[in-house]
Amino acid sequence: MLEVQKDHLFDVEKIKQDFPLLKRKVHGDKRLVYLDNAATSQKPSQVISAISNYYSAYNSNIHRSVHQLAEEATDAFESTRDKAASFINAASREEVIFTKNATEALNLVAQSLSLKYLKPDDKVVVTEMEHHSNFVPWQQLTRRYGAKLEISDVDDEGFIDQADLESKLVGAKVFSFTHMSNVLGTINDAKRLARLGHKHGALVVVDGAQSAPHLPVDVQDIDCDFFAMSAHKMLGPTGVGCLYGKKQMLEEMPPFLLGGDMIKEVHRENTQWNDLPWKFEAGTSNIADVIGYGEALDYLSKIGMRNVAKHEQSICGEAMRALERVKDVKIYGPKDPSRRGAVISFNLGNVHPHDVASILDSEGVAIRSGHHCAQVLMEKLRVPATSRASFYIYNDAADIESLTMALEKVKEALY
Ligand code: 7TS
Repeated sequence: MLEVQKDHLFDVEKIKQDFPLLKRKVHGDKRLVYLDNAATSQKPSQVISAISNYYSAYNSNIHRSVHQLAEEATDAFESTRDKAASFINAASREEVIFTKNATEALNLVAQSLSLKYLKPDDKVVVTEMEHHSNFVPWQQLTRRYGAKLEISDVDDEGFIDQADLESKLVGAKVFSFTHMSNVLGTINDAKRLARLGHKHGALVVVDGAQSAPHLPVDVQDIDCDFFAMSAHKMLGPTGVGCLYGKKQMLEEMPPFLLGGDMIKEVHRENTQWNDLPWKFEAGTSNIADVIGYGEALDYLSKIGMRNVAKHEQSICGEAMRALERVKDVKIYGPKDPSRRGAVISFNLGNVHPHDVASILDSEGVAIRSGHHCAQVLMEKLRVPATSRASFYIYNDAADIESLTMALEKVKEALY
């Protein structure tokens, strides 16, 4: 079991021991080098056991029955909400809503705002570096309501163009941006951007799918109105996401998903919504995985998110330097590792990224290639796809060496 002291970097070797999957071999006897963490992270045995223990010891529906199993399940489920609220420093547990993933959290905001808040001719601002999950909902919504979508420019180094953003924010009703790019690794200064959005009277939505797993997040300090994250990218299971929303906003917003658990009273002619946060959690929740997510939050909290960020900054710098030494590698995004997360998109000469990823895979190195669900950004970069290596708490210098050695194999095979 992991032992971490406050403000000390952790022992990666010890961390690896908690992740059963990292012990497996691929393609015969190749050591698995897992560098696809921006897509999903691996899970420690603490998370896996918590899920299995729920099913074998106290499987029951929540918020309904009074029997012992139901109370145990409800308590475990709701305790994850407390952990999530404290993880992002929400002012209260009522501000944390469980969803299926970050995508659903962002759609919840967009759909719900459209029911009451957005009117024709309103303006929504996003950026060129958005994942489709924070782009398509706003694009479709603005089209449907006759509102306007403005897309803020990204400069050559992968930062938001400030002058362009300021001009587009004038009169905006909503400003939704990613805290950390899943392609460029750019870390956006969420606090400053939120202040800018509010200065122009916009509601501020932060897509934290890539930041929450890797950086300390304080939603009160950022002062955003909404913040979305996915459990599976932060050591938790798939099928769970969180939406943070300021209480006043959540109280004013109507739910868009209707059914059981989200109501207080239903009569023939009308329905009264449940209190927050349950008002937005219609139907039976993903109980087991929310409980598993609680363990993931405990695990990360125990390491300390400052330590996670420090480790990744050092890994990112080391990986960028190593990749730069590989001839013909072009890295996208900020050059300064302190201004980016450990997500490194690159291309190798004219080799197609899928070929790079396939050969790397045959060497045991798992990366992602493709457009990374950010096609607007790909158009901006004028490339159809990139290769992407993304790192987490269990990655180390040996993994970087495996990556660069495998890239030399790509050259041997395809140059
Ligand atoms: N926002 C960002 C910035 C993301 O990187 C992702 C997933 C999402 C939203 C959506 O998360 P989901 O859990 O709802 O699917 N990004 C990626 C990726 O980069 N590769 O695979 C999934």
